[in-house]
Amino acid sequence: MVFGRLLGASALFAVALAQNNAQGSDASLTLDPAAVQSGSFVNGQNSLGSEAGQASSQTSQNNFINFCKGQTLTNGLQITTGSCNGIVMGQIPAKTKMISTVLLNPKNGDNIESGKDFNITLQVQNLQAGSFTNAVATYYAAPQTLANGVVIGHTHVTVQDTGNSLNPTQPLDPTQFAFFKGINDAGNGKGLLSAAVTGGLPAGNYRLCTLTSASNHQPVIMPVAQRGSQDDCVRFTVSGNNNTVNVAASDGSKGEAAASLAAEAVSIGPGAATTAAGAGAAANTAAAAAAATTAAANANANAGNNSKNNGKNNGNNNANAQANNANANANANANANANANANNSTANAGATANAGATANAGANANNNANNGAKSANGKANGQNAQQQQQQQQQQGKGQGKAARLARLARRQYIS
Ligand SMILES: *[C@@H]1O[C@H](CO)[C@@H](O)[C@H](O)[C@H]1NC(C)=O
Ligand SMILES: *[C@@H]1O[C@H](CO)[C@@H](O)[C@H](O)[C@H]1NC(C)=O
Ligand SMILES: *[C@@H]1O[C@H](CO)[C@@H](O)[C@H](O)[C@H]1NC(C)=O
Ligand SMILES: *[C@@H]1O[C@H](CO)[C@@H](O)[C@H](O)[C@H]1NC(C)=O
Ligand SMILES: *[C@H]1O[C@H](CO)[C@@H](O)[C@H](O)[C@H]1NC(C)=O
Repeated sequence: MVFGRLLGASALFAVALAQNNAQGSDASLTLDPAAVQSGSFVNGQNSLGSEAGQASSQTSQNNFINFCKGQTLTNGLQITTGSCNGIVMGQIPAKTKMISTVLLNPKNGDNIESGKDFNITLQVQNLQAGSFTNAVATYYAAPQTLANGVVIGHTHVTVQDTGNSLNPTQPLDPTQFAFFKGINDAGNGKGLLSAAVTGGLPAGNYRLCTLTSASNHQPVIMPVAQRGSQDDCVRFTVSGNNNTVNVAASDGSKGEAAASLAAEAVSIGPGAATTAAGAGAAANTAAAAAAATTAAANANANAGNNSKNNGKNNGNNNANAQANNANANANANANANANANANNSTANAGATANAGATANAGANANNNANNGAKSANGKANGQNAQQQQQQQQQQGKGQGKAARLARLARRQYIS
């Protein structure tokens, strides 16, 4: 049937988009009339389903596209003081494809020995598990997407101490956890997922819950209000004399490292990638390829400028090349590189991926001046970008590796 075929096609499309991140490729700053949600024109007071005591919905003629203006934007960061996120919620599955989870281990009421390894295992349905984005730089930064009609994402498990009783009467402090782990793999490919609690837990009473998320870590969005929970919780006890705090606790070494990594990203700002080590590492990723593409595009865009500007531009290129050489030798020189790039992001497109959005945001202001350099100049730029990419790749291999590994190790506890 046509509807089914359409759904299938759009699901495939969604996969492709999710994979190449093309969903955000619409660079338009205006709302397409075809995307306006007229349901947001009304506050609900005169609509079907209205009931006494209900709040008036906020209304918008433009999908609230400027809702966060003037507020602290989330901007992909885990901002601990609060923020406003302007990213749309995204694709929502059918009622027949809603997410549901059951914890298999530990079981409700189990007792576990303190300080001893155990696995948390769970079965989830209607989640294409194994997809997670960079949690410190792209938190809530893109919409929920579907593949084959189910949410693409991952889940987390979080264990909290319930105090003296398994049935506390006060809500637990959400900033405190005895163990936390993002389950970033696809498990058995059929929703059976697990997390190893290496080192176990100290003796105590605990609640274990899942937190199911779309790829960008937002809680999953479901199609109808009346439904079963997408998450599961069990309560269990740990007995014995071992009081060793798990490394993945809020006060464990990895829990603290993950929080500090997120804070570091906030201090860097949107894009969160200005360190030279990060730039080196990034050069080994697809971002470098994207930068090369950008460089080529810019080389074309530069076609036709005068020799006077060519000279200037070459000067800048040299400056950039030198800055990159300096980086190749001294990884700590991130700021110097950022400044050099800020002169000319166009000529130095390779750096865009590496130096991070913040450094290059300033550079964009200079782009007008660079519009239309001679084709010969464009070629030089391209070569320069290529050379730079090679340097960065070497840099990435030589110097970014340790940082990359360290970041990977830390990330697995926060995504
Ligand atoms: C407690 O458990 C941890 C993690 O398994 C272990 O390293 C430590 O030796 C244990 N301590 C005692 C006193 O048994
Ligand atoms: C946890 O699961 C892994 C993979 O199935 C298994 O190798 C390991 O023995 C399990 N650990 C425990 C403590 O059961
Ligand atoms: C960047 O390069 C262009 C083209 O060579 C030049 O016109 C412009 O002045 C440069 N920007 C800065 C800030 O030097
Ligand atoms: C690059 O920018 C710095 C600081 O604005 C400036 O002093 C320098 O002249 C610029 N270099 C070129 C080649 O335009
Ligand atoms: C070259 O770029 C300059 C700005 O740097 C611009 O004023 C000029 O018109 C461009 N030349 C051509 C031939 O497009």
